[in-house]
Amino acid sequence: MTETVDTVEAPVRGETDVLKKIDALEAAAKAGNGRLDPVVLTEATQIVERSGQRLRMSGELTVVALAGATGSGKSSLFNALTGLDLAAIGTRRPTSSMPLACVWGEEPAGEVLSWLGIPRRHQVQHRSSLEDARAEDLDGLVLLDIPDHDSTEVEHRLIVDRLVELVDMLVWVVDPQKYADAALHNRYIKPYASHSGVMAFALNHIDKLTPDQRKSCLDDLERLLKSDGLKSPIVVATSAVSGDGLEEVRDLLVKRVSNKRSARERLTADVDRVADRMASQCGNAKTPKIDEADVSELVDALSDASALPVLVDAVQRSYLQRARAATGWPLTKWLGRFRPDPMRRLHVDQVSREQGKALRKSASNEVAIARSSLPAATPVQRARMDAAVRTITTKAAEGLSRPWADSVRSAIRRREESLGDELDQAVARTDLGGTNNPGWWGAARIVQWLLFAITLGGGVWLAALLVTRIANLSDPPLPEWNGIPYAWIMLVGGAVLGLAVSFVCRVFATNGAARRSRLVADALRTELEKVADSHVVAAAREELDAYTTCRDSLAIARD
Ligand SMILES: Nc1nc2c(ncn2[C@@H]2O[C@H](COP(=O)(O)OP(=O)(O)O)[C@@H](O)[C@H]2O)c(=O)[nH]1
Ligand SMILES: [Mg+2]
Repeated sequence: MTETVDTVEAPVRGETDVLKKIDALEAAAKAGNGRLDPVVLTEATQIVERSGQRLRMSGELTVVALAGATGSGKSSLFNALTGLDLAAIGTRRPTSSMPLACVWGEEPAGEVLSWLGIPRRHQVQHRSSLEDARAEDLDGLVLLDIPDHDSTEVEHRLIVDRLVELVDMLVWVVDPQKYADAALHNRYIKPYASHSGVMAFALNHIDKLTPDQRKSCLDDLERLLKSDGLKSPIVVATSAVSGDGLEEVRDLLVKRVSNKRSARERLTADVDRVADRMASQCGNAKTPKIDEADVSELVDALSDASALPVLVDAVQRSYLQRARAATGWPLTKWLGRFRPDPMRRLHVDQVSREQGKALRKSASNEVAIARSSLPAATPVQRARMDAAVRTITTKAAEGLSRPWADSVRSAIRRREESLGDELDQAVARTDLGGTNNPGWWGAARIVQWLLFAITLGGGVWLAALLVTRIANLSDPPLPEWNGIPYAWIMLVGGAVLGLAVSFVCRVFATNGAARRSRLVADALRTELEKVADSHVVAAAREELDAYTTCRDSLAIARD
């Protein structure tokens, strides 16, 4: 019958359920690391560790501690329940300075007891005697008589605090004088309100009270516990002297021991408690999305600030100029040879592919410094960049709880600091095509020189003819083709063809320059997208991913 009552009280959790909760808590703590309150995170980590340890130990054992203030009757109850005269009582020794353990049954308890820190000489095995025929009901119980929580000895209080964290169930033994003690309620009951399923209260010394007093005392204690946050506190009136209520305590213990759930319930309550605290810091907001349009605006702003249009224009003009130098008609191109190369003027021509690669690896500043002739960002361009970063930051932090919003903001701020340098590097890393000339330029150059040689040949021929005429020498033979002298065909034909070839090359070069500048513009934009990503977007995304993990894991841990 008692089983049924218990089933209604708390959902039955298997070991895998508890493990799932513990794993989730661990994941949440990891994700929240550096973002949520370190005190709570440390507590969560400790609970994960402790739970793992307890679950690895015997699940057959149920560790119950009798805790309370000096003189409340812990040791007397311990003796009464064990049927032994083990615990030093009252005035014989002022306090039970060390915890004392009594183990019922054959289940080996050494591991659990050493984990609890209870020395061997303070451990006893309960031997069932003939008059104690029901002792088997308690097989698996490890009952602890622990020091007074209000002891004047710091060491005792530390032992109490540690055991309160570790045991599977706590029975708080209180007496009619001190049950309302603020220290007890504030320190040990209120903070463990979620543990009401694994806590019980024995109002001891009731033999000293009249029935009326007994009732009002019990009512008052129950009211107090409820106001501490305990949903349905288990309160038993006991007397270690008259034996009143001991049977009830015993039944309670039998129930706990037989269902073997107290350890898991305790761990579940621990996980719930710390997960609740983490959740109140973490919040439950939907994970904000980073808008592609905002990122694209940032890349535009970066492109503007790093003088990309100027650079792309220089690449195009440089290409055209070099094409003309290579493929133009030798006479006219000679005129243009003293015009400075637009890329060289910006000091962006030195980067060969190899340098670019080396830079990609070493991230040296050399080339970036050589590129200082690119116009620096104007205040307006910088403001646009800042505004784009702010927009992303604001939206990425929108709706998040304070710690996460802060972590998003500071993660972006940290990376943003190196944004300026990174822009220079990005330009330096990009392959601008430099002085790589297409193959056909060389062929065109040979054709041009051939044509020029023919033109020149015709010219020389005609000049020689002129000289012989002036000198009145005999006319040299002048071969003709259809009545036109070859010399003239060479001179005029060579020149016309040369100009025609240079015109055609110009058309191709214009296309080539446009293509090259487009490629470079794309390559630069890709680099800037990487910069925007690594310096702003990734920072936000990392925080948001951690937030999502933390929030979702906490939901599982609190489930
Ligand atoms: N009248 C009465 N005296 C009790 C009761 N329980 C304990 N005592 C006495 O209270 C004193 C302190 O008891 P003890 O078990 O040492 O308390 P502890 O400090 O909590 O371990 C002793 O003198 C006990 O005999 C009880 O239920 N009724
Ligand atoms: Mg004692």
